[in-house]
Amino acid sequence: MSVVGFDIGNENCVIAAVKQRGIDVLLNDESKRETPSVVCFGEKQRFLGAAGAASAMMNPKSTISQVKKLIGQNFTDPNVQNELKVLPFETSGGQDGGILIHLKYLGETHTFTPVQILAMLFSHLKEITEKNLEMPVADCVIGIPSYFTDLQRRAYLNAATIAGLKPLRLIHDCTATALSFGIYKTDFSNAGPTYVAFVDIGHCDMQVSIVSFEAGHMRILSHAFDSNLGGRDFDEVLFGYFATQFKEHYKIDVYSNVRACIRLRAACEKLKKVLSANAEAPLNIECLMDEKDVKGFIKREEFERLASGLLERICVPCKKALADAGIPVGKMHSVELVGSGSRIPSISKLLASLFGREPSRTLNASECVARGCALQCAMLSPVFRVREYEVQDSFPFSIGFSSDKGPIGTESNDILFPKGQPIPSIKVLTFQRTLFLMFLHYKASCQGCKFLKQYDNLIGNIDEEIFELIGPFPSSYSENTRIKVKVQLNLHGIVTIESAMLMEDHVDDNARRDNANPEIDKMDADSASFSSTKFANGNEDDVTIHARLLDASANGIKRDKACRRLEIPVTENIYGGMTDAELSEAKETEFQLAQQDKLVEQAKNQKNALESYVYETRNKLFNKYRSFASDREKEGISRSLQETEEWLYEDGDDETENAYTSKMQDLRKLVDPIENRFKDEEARAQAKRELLNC
Ligand code: ATP
Ligand code: K
Ligand code: MG
Repeated sequence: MSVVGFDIGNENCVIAAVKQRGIDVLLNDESKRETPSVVCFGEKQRFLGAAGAASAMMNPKSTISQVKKLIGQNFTDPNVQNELKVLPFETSGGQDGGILIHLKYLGETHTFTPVQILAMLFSHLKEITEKNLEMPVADCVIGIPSYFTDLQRRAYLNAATIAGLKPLRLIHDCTATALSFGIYKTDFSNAGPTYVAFVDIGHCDMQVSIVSFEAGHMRILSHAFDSNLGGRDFDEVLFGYFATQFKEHYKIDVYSNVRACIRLRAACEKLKKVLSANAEAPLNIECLMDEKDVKGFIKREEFERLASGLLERICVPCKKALADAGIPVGKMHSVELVGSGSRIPSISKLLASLFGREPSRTLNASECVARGCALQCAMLSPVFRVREYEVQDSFPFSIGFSSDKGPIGTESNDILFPKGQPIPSIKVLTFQRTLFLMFLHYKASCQGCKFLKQYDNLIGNIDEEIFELIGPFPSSYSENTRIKVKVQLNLHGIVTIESAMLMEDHVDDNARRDNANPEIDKMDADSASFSSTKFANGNEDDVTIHARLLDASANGIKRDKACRRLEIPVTENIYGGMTDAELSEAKETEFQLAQQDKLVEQAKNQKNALESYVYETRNKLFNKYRSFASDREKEGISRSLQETEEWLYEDGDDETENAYTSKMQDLRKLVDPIENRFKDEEARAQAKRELLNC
């Protein structure tokens, strides 16, 4: 069974797998350790990953990138609209409010959701992994940003499912990084916890986590982030700078030309990387637009000045993470800097002054998330034994609940899972009332923190509705009836209802004798002390939230009273996400698309094989086979080879696999007899040599 971790970045994906001798990062078809997060729809097939990035320039309108930014998002969201403005493909709003991507492929207009596009990437990564490990792959752990909402987490699971993967866990990126840091460290002091800050600056986002390490154990103290600040924002600064310059010097408006925008953006990203190692860098693009070659130049100082606003913003989540963790900066043992976006030198300088120490780069900046995911997968997999190590993650949002009768409880009491809640957790809610409709939602104003609008990026989609819980609950209610709902914050950080139970106290003494009846069991009727619920990692949560509407008399119920329990079916009306029917339809679509890719690939391979056969045979005919064929045979074969070659460049340039196979067979009919003669002679000569050697 495979043990695999995937880091799905906005720009690059990394795959790590546990092998006999530790964790390996797997190479893609181009022998690269990072695979671009790009899906391109070519003329006859899709190009995924590295191939997708290579074909992007040729098909800008059908090349989909930045999918991590689009998934589980609302089309009308202003941030999303900003995002879509710079993306060359066509989009619209879907019925569920999500994004639909429209493109032309195989002569038809196709519509895909971001989940489907992500599923294509997952399929590609799965294929690379299977090729590498030489076995089928399903179990995996996938890294996600800590700011992902319920909907985004579900979207990732859906995409993985469509691709035939089985995520054992979605794990926060920084948690995975911290795990890959902590599990190998044995030199933590015994004098108390060691506090480490992890700062991950990627392509589109940045995340910070403060982690407490002790022997055999790590605990996330806080997650903070800016979901909209990463390496690409620095590219954008350069882009704006040169766009303005070119307008002045060359009188061209780059913004008006999609292709020119893509090329300048790519050049600016390269330039940014050059500036990380050099004090100045030139920019040259041939024929950018209007047949004009452009030249530019920038010094690192100038770049830093232009990017000073971005640098300031990097401080915000760092300070917030420290504040939320409640650890003074002086107590931090180290600051680990990861994510390739952090390679800009001024970022290190900034963090050094913020944390009062040079940031360390102990970990491989681009691989640590995937490695941590693979480690976590090994820990969760039944087939692997990993050193006992406890990972305690926490959830960065508060989740509140309310009902159709308005809020349940007071302001301070309507929070089901407060920010910082360990993952996973279970809570039990007890209600004493008939009508029931429950809403779960992210809470913005928690723990007295009122967020400013400008920091919206720091808290994600606040107040997002997660789901409602709808009856049908029995109508025959008595004073002795309660409803007990178990709500789970699961390993993925997704809220689900584990069960809803109707409990009825038996006033009738005879009920006690009915204990054999499976529907009747003894319970501690004091609703404040439902037994604690053990969960996978050993996190326990025995908090029972008292709904305010709980009848005072319910608290007075005597212990050991017989109680009838009835599981009640509830409907989780989840906002967004895919139904089972939609999932299987998407799976079928993905299968068809993959089938088409395969057909085209096979035809290409067969064509290549035929081409090589033509060249090889021609070569052999005048060398190895020379004395085994008559002149007439040679002439005939030469003519056929010539014809096949011409066909390959004309009518046969773009044919089916079968067409190439049958051409090959025709040639073989002529060549095989000669090859056989040659082989027979070879065998005879070999036998003779052996005889002589005896
Ligand atoms: P995200 O985590 O945001 O989803 P990702 O994981 O794909 O994205 P990374 O691969 O960590 O992102 O980082 C990609 C970013 O790093 C890009 O913006 C890229 O330009 C930038 N980058 C890579 N190398 C350098 C460098 N030498 N100097 C500056 N920036 C760099
Ligand atoms: K990455
Ligand atoms: Mg990343």
